[in-house]
Amino acid sequence: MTNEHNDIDDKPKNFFSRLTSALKGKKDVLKNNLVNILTTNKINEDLLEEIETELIIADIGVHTTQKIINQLKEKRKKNSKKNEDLKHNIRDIMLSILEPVSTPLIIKNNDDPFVILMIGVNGAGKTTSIGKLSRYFKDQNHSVILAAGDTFRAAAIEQLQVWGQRNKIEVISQETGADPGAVIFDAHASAKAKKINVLLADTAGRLHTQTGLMDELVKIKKILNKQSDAAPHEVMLVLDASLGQNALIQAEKFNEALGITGLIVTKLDGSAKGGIVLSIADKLKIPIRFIGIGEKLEDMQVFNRHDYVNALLNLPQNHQNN
Ligand SMILES: Nc1nc2c(ncn2[C@@H]2O[C@H](COP(=O)(O)OP(=O)(O)OP(=O)(O)O)[C@@H](O)[C@H]2O)c(=O)[nH]1
Ligand SMILES: [Mg+2]
Repeated sequence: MTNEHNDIDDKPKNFFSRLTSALKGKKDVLKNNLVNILTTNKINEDLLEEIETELIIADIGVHTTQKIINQLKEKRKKNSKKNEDLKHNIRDIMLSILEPVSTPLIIKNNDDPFVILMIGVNGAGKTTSIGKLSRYFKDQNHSVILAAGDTFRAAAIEQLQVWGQRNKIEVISQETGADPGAVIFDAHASAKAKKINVLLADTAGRLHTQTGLMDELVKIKKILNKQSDAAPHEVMLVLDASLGQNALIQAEKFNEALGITGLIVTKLDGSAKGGIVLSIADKLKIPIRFIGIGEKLEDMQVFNRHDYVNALLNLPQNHQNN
């Protein structure tokens, strides 16, 4: 293993500062405007309205924004009217929204491999996330095997094999056009025979509106479930944060069809305004396992709600209210 192997866990400060600048893009109105408002204006109805607008623009969504504003008004009644309190109150409300989804993924070791089925729309970051997760699990001393379940897109198998080679992990594959259910079945049998801890199954990207392709995922889930009652242990939806509120719609539809147990939110570095994480947490209450802020191995980390909110509100990483 190279020195890179600790990248995901050992550089929290580095990751935090990169997360902060990722969320600070030109389009990050929340950071550029809201934070300014919070340090300059007096608290009154006009200010609350401005905050409301900024939260919606930041992709937090109308529903969750309303909730934040209502709770802010409640807190305001109780607290002093200093501007700093307002900012801290927003932080505390956001933290409470994120609390129910802040459950890290725990791999339970037993005789059967722990199966993670990776799903999502085209280009969301499934295959890249599998590469990053392979390294993450290896660093935790888990043995890992990959299933090249995207038999549809040209070069998808090779893309996964590159990640496999990079992480020195076996990739079970068949030819392009093969039945993805058969590939994942084989990979499970192989993982079980070799007593591998974690099976990461890639799948082809698809839109939630493509009924036939959604049924294919349901079938894959059933195939896995026949191999082991608990499998798949994690149905992991990979969501591209730069899609904003569309990511929420995708999550709702994939969840209805498959029962999502965990989320990876990718591309928070792109044109994302970042607030979608709060919107998803509030609406769906599905655990957010990891977030991605770039294409490299070290650009993914276990979701930490404190880091996320502090980065979003431009507060220091170790910021405490009192
Ligand atoms: N900026 C940025 N790019 C990312 C992130 N995650 C993935 N990407 C890039 O997004 C592109 C698509 O990633 P893939 O992993 O191939 O996505 P996929 O979901 O497997 O795509 P399909 O297999 O085509 O459905 C690649 O160029 C990745 O490098 C991220 O967190 N930030
Ligand atoms: Mg892929």
